[in-house]
Amino acid sequence: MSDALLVIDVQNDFCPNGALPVVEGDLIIQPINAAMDDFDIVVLTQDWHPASHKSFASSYENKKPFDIVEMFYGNQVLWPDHCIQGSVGARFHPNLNHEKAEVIIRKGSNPAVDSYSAFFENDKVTPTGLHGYLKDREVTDVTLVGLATDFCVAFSAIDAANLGYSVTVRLDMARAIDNGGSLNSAIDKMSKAGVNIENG
Ligand code: VGL
Ligand code: ZN
Repeated sequence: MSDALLVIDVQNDFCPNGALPVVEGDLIIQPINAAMDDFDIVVLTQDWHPASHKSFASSYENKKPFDIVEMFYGNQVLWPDHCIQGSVGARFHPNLNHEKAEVIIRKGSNPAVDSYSAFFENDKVTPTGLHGYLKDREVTDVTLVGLATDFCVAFSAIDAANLGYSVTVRLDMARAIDNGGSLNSAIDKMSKAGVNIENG
């Protein structure tokens, strides 16, 4: 039995001055670094898109960021171009301690499918491999922190709960995009899935 800290997408593009900035996204970094010592395993995830990704508004003729389109797997919010593979924006924030991470999961590389969750792409069936890794390492409990609370953190937490992990989200070490009520809706869905929501 062990526990893992899943640090979701603490990348330059999600921090102030990034391409898809999350308000106060950088304020969570020091507490996350400090929390790493409390867990057996630290996992980092990294949003990692090809330049022409179908979640980018720029991939369509008449769309703008935050419009919604229908993809084969359901509704998809369109985003500004962000976390392009190899770009500075896709790098972890320079203050994030990445040395304690045993594994880094990259997601969103398929140009046709977005991937908010650290476990499955948005088609809900294509695995990232994280579940296999955590199972092999006998992880039973996961705590999620990072960016953004209402997208990648929430999708990861709900998948983790459905996969049978005991799941905690630390809101004090996460920040939200909160577009059109998305934060409240995500907290509601996480609670219904059995995720423990904590504030510190
Ligand atoms: C994320 C939107 C698009 C996230 C990633 O990390 O929450 N949000 N790509
Ligand atoms: Zn993305």
